[in-house]
Amino acid sequence: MTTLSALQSWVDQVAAQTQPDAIHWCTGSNSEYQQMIDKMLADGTLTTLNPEKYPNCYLHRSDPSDVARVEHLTFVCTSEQDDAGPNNHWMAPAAGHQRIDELFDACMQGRTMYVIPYCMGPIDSPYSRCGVEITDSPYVVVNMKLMTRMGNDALQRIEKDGVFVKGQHSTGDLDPERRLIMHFPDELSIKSIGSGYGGNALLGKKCHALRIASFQARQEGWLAEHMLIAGLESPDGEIHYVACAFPSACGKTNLAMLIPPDSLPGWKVWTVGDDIAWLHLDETGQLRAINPESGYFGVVPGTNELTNKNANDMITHDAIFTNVAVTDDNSPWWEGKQDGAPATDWQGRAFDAANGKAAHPNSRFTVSAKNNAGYSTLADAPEGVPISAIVFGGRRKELAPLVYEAKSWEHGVLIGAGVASETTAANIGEVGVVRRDPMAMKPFCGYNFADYWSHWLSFSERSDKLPKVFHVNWFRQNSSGEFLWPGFGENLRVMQWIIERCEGRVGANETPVGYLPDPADIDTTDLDVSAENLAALTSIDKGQWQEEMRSVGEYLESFGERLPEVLRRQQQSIQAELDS
Ligand code: OXD
Ligand code: MN
Repeated sequence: MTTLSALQSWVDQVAAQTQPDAIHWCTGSNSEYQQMIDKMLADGTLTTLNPEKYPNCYLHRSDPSDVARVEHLTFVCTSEQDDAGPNNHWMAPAAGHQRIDELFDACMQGRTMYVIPYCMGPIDSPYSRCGVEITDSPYVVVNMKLMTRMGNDALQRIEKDGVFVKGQHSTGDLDPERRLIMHFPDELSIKSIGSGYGGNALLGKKCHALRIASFQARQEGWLAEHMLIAGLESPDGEIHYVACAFPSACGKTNLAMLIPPDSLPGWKVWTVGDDIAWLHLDETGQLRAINPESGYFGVVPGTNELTNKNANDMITHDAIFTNVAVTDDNSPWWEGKQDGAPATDWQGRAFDAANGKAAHPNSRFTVSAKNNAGYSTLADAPEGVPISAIVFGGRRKELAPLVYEAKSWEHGVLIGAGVASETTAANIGEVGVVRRDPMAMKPFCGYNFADYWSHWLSFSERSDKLPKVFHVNWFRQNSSGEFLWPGFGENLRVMQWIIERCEGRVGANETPVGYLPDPADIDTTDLDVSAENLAALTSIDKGQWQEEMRSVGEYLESFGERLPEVLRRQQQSIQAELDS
């Protein structure tokens, strides 16, 4: 129940269409969370994991066809196709509504409809935006409770603001043929049916905080980005905040929660966010970031004491696991876990290596950010944190050096636009294929990339204090397929160089593609990286880059007339320099 008539009438209208047996307005209380858990334990949606080793942890096994995002079934419905751009699947709004509404008709019969008011960002931040998700899935309710600020406080803010994003979700019958994720940016609304998977069903996350918010952000003069936000504290107590955009499953959570190696004493890393950043210019021209989320929906495989101790610790209690394997003593298990062995695979079958991995490669944990020992005290600050550097990155075996710096904001936008990475199991589709993933937003930008780049470029007209822009690549390999850089905690060494550059305390080598570190300026104390590897990591192969810039140029031109001229000129001048 609400005093906001626009909200009440929308809830009534969705109820009339979907015909639930009951309607539950979520308050966000802990007892409500427990009630939902109990209900799912009773009907088998969840099972309890080992209560001694993993207190209050539960396992959800999804339908085996429903384990990842579905880009091919995700649409942006703008009146003009060009506004959605070649980067999105498009349908006209009326056709989109008609197609999905047929699936929603009477789909909640026999089910309860949950109304979840939520606030993306600190409740009292002017940068936050609210939404309401209607769903028939108690799994969505508990995940939203862990991931967002949801319930009564959010409802109060919505009633005050009068504006909210409408998200209508049903798991439908989980038939992939009857699965669709639709966005109507002009109406600030989302409709999603046929999937219970996080990125398709927790509508606050990718659908609202990225696709709809990126559209809203362009109109309102800010940025909604697929970025982690981390505070890097040096031994003298200075904290620099960085915002880093890497494609899905490329280590954002690991970097956001990094534990410095023993050889870098006194350093600390504070997590503000691990997946999404909303960036605003303040009145002084400083770029500031908030994390719209308040929990993590992270990839489980590979998580352990060495790769991500904070994450490994935070998922030992009060967590929901989706599609992991279990051991004989009913503990969760995944590839990369240091103890135990899988007895049952993610589909609940006796584990047999012939069936593939024990945990699904895109198996996930959901936990509240409060579980993270490194959660920044500023994550709740209404004014957000000041950003010193923007860092793009991708998973590239070849070509991209360990780190390089853009020569200007405009060059930084070109670097972001040219990001490419291997596809991962976070989306249903082929894995390991290199594709362009500008600003790591390929699956998430709610409008034409060409307009999005123009929007990025416009920031330099509004501020002369913009952060420096960098590109990193932790994934370079030699010809035998061995990684050249150890990654994980050691990545702090690269972040140190980035901070030194922001502070103007270290030089760099100028190349046509950007400023690269002198190998001597990367701190390699106690690090087992050969001089030869370090040289390869801090240099460019001219021939490969000529080819890369040509391919970036072709990609940019595929956006036709809307491509900003400034970006075209950036690409052309680098190309010319490489060719000369
Ligand atoms: C995610 C993703 O779940 O990017 O964060 O797919
Ligand atoms: Mn993500």
